[in-house]
Amino acid sequence: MLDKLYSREEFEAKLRGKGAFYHIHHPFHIMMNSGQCTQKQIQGWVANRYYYQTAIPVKDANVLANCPNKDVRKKWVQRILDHDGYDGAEGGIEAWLRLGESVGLKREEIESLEHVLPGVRFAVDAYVNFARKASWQEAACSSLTEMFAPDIHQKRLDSWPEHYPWIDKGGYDYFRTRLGEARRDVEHGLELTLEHFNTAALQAQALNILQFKLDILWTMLDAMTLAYEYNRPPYHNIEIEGGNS
Ligand code: AHQ
Repeated sequence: MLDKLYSREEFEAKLRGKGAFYHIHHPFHIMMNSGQCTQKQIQGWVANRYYYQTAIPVKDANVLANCPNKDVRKKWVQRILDHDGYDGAEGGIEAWLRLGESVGLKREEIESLEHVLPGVRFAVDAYVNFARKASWQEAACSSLTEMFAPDIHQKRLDSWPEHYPWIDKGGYDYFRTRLGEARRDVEHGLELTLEHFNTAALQAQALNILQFKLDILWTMLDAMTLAYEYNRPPYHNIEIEGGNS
């Protein structure tokens, strides 16, 4: 069936309509935000999402590497600084490590990536590798899942303190900071996407790219569900002589 060319407003509405598939609706997130998670499950989520957080600046560096447009780079580079930190600002990765400590993890065990599940690693690596080989416009489009991110950060800030009083409030700095950063990032990413994807075929491609990124976020939580909710981490049923290595 031939793709339909949407007006700018219709195209933006179609992109925002993908929010129906955002991982805020994943059962693991619903469990987390309704206070049904154990400390172990929260720790598993934080330790696995650390791998995603550290991948974001690498992903964004690939966007910059593929982008010949100085004005776009000048704005996009802020995303790397937001995560890695810069003159005085600790950055999101450091804030995520503090979130980890506030849920009872040690910095070293988070940074060791020992808890990162294969399914999470594959999903995150797929995102970085996509940004490596896609055009910078396609990679910009894939970041638009953040259109829905302020809601999920706000939901955590609103629900976790009452559900998980054992979590030190300082750990929530990351979510608070992201509220503003995500909105600013989306303004830029959306402008670039509405501008570049301007034929029926390109608009269809943009919607597929956004679905690909939604799949990445959903798949990460599927891997965590198997491991931490159903207690079926990879190789859980394999007995090795002398105990599991
Ligand atoms: O903390 C998040 C973050 O820094 C980013 C960057 C952005 C991108 O470039 O793809 N996406 C993103 C997201 C972050 N947090 C996720 C969450 O659930 O806390 C949401 C995620 C996103 O919506 O893509």
